[in-house]
Amino acid sequence: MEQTYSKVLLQFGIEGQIESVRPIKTGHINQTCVVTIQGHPYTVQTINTYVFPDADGVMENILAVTEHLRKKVIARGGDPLREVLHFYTTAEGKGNWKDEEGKQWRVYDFVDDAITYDIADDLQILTDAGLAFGNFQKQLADFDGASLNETIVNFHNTRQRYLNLQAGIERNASGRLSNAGPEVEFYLARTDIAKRLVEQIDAGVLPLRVTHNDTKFNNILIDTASKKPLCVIDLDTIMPGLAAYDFGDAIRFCANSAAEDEKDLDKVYFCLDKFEAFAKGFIGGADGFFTEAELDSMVWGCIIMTLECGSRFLLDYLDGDKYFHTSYDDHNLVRARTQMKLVSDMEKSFDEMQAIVRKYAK
Ligand code: GN1
Ligand code: MG
Repeated sequence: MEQTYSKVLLQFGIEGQIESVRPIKTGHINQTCVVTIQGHPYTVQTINTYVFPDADGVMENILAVTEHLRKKVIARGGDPLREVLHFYTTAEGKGNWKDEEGKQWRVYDFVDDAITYDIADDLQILTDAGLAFGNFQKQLADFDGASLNETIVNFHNTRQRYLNLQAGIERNASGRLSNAGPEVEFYLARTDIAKRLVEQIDAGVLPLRVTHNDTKFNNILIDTASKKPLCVIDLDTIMPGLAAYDFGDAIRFCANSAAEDEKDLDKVYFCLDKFEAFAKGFIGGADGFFTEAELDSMVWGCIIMTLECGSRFLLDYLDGDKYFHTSYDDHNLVRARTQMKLVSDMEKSFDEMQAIVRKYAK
């Protein structure tokens, strides 16, 4: 494997003896390793081309967005080596390199002395993370969204996602539909809710912004010493989207009491205190950036992003686990169930959640 990494790194102009290789297992999509050469750690990743068939498009977006963000970091006197990802390019100036087997590789500097969290327990870190994800959108407000490639078509189009689910139910490719009766029923019963934000885009009520679209709490690097967010990572799905997508997807993940794949549903519940902590940063730090309609959409975003993610896990279960990495047979079904529990809890807390958004919007 070391030979492969040497060859890949050479394409990106990096030479030297490899000292260590350490796999990172957190993401559900790409394969990631940290490869160290002369004390310098590089993140070496293969892009999952089943998920991202247009690797060129993904990397064009990422190079343009990180360049834009780097200028902002420098302008505010921040550290451009730690506060924005730095990707290497090939001799042709591309951010990805395709090997003989068709694998698409990319390389960026690994940010040292930083951690990610899979479960959020510290409310102050949550508030800071909310601020950081909110700032991420704000910093991209003057970036031309029309120049971005649509790396996954209809990524957060929940109307389309639900049509995909319907088709998956009919296909029943894995033959596992009979194991998922209550889950299918739960998601289909919320078809109208799932469409709500897409309909508001169509009606011109909600503005499109440049959004991250995958704001899991472990997609933010936290400085180990200061415990402050350093840098937003996993930039594959930066595309035009709604503020409520980034808010909602973040809440889906970070206001969960347990892991996304906790099997014991008694341990899984929606934490209003975590919701409030994140909202305090994301909404409170926005300083009038969001429109009234956007503020009204935030709680819907939480429910709809959770429905979307859960229905995608369910669809992947029905399709035979083709999309998300899984570690055991029912993994995707287990994930679909945790999202159901969160949706049910959020439905019960809807009014309190709205009141919290309004509290910080002042
Ligand atoms: C995937 O790449 P990762 O693990 O951060 C997925 C997200 C889902 C998430 C669920 C490109 O995110 O959309 O919300 O899993 N990313 C893609 O954990 O599909
Ligand atoms: Mg990802």
